[in-house]
Amino acid sequence: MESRKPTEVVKDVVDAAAEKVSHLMTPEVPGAPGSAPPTVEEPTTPHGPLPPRKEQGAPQTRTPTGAATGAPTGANGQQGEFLTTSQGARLRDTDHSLKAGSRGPTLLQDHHFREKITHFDHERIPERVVHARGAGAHGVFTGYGAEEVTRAGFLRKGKETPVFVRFSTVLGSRGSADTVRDTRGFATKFYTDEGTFDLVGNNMPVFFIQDAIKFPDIIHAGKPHPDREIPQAQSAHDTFWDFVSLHTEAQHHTMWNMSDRGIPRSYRTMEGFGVHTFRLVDEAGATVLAKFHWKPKLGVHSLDWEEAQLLSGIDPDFHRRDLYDAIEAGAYPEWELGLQVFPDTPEETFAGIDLLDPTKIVPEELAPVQPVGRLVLNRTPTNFFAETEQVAFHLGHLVPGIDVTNDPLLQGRLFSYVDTQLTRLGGPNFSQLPINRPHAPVNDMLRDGFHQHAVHAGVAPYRPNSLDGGNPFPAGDAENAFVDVPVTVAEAPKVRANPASFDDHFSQTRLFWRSMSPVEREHIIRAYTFELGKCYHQAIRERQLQCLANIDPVLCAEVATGLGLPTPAPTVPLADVTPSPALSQLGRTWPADGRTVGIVVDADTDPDGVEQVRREVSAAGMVPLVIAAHGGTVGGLTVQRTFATGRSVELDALLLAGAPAPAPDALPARDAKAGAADATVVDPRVLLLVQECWRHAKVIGGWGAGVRVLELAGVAGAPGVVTGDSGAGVLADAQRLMAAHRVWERFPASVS
Ligand code: HDE
Repeated sequence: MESRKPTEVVKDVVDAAAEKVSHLMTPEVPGAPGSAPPTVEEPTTPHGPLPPRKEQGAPQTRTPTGAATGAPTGANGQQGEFLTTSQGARLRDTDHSLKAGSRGPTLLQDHHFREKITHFDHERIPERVVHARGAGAHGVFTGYGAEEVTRAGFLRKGKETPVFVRFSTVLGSRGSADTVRDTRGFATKFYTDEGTFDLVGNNMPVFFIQDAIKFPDIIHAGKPHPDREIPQAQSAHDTFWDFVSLHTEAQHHTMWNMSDRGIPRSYRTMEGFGVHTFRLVDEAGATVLAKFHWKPKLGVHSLDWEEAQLLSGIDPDFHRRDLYDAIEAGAYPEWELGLQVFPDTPEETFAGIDLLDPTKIVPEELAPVQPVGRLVLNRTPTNFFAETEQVAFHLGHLVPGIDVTNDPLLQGRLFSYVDTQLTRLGGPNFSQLPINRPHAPVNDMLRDGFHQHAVHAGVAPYRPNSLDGGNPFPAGDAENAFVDVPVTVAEAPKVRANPASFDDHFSQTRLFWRSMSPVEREHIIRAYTFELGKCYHQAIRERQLQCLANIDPVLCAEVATGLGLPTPAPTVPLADVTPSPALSQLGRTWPADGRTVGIVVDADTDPDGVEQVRREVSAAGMVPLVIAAHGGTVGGLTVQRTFATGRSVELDALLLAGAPAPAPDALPARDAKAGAADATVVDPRVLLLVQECWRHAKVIGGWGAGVRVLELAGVAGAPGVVTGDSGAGVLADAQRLMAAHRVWERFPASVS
């Protein structure tokens, strides 16, 4: 073998790959696996590890006790070249077990076989009991300055802090679909200089329950039925509605789930909320109460319900793919962190709202969200398991300047998160996993336990000691110690009870409903009608209808009509609420970064016109996808989706630059989609694309022969359907419409 340095070989591999990229694939379509395209022939030359993909990041190489090692991030991964045992002994063969003769039996002596299989047998760890399905990314948080309310260092103006964020659904198992109707988790780990701060929030500002002791109840009700283990990852079933209609403090959160917030378009288009009220402490020790908010740069946008259902089958990984693809394409997801700040009064209320009740919001019109920093996600994980699966969040990961309140839900969570990691991550040393290692010096005197990575010196892990010179010493104010705010605990009898202010379960649910635009109300009616329609038991439907009657008579009557049941009268007075416009996701315009624009072409399409549209789509931070009858090239254009592989749900907007005749595979026997529309002139799958985009209120455009497709589909001239002479002109009009995300004017609401 030619003797060359492994690094030279790596360079050759990468150069060869880069050359192939230019003519084998269109580089701007993200998602191709591996850091370089493979060769057709099996590689034969050992070499060092290929470089990570350009968008990938990894945890910093810190010691288990928080010290920077200075080693490159790749140092935590295997180094390539030669196959070895787990102990580093080089191996000649991993394809055949060691046998007594080629016909066996296999020998117990085969240490390589046993090591390989034993490790494989233990590759799985318990999935999270909730939030099992998730996706994460690395990023950076930059503070704007918030010294007037908190001394937390990571919020200081210009201070940059590395972060890892994990988004998730709540109910589904690890392999469940992304686009189910559910709450989404939005958990952020800030690796601050003052210790790790975890903000473990959701995309909804309220929770189903007021007291942590009810958490197993709501989750058991929402999870699949224990006998048949169905349905997976959804709330459209009897046990969920049985619980929430009986335990009516869940009604507010349930309404959020039934709204479009339950089916986000993307993690990038979700708000995030800390839910609880926290207590912030400034340098002088003064305190305020505060709620955390994440505001997405792209606005809050959702899927259409039919689209969400189709996606569960067509692309169950839709949200995680969207997150990774956006980062790879350079459309970095971005949020502002904001605070709602309230005086820290003994009552712990604001404008009559109990700040310790996690089923209540404080409308932004009463307490504006003040921006205190910016989060940008700019790196995908290198290894899903090591990072996204092993990341361990905990509400008790607090830093000086941020403390908890007595919210009974928050108090219970302070117990649960460490407890759950003991089983999930196999012992008490989960903070030492690379993704969890703090970026601040750790001197915790915690010792031993399973999987201890640290090699602690000294003989005196106890305080006080003299044998280790007294180390480690308690920190005082001058050394920036975390201080538990000395809040007075009222002298009170021990009770299992909630404060009376927690008893109002309907007024804020009504506030949410009243704050929605008419089309958002239609979607809420649709969601309740669908979910309750999936319940088997009429008693449960009737009970939930009673709850709806206590929220709003129109909502109740519309859902009752859909269910074929009488409309009950309210049993509580309907609250007189002032709508909060900030709760509606419609009525504004937003950047369209990272959206996907499909362009249908045929052999007669003017390639230069399409190329110009593609360039402009890319320049606008979006991803163009050329769709044609077959793979390879059509009319000189590289095809990224065919009529067989493409589907409308992947697109945010559809442009037609041609009118493709039915392709040879446009046969229902070959592709069932081809039977979906009666078409002899245009490929039926193109008409299906148009019809689905139409139904899902997406922007549609056409020029040249494409206009004819719109006419055949019966949508030409309708709201949100733009036509023109040139691709560039149509794209410009389409972009203006896309700023509002969808064209809801297409489907006027029946309720107001
Ligand atoms: Fe959690 N929650 N939770 N939760 N939660 C977990 O911790 C729990 C609650 C949230 O991406 C678990 O490590 C209790 C509210 C997120 O890894 C567990 C209660 C909010 C994540 C747990 C709540 C959340 C979790 C499961 C009632 C929004 C995913 C695995 C008091 C503010 C974090 C784990 C990730 C995960 C317990 C309520 C958000 C079992 C007991 C309210 C985003 O410890």
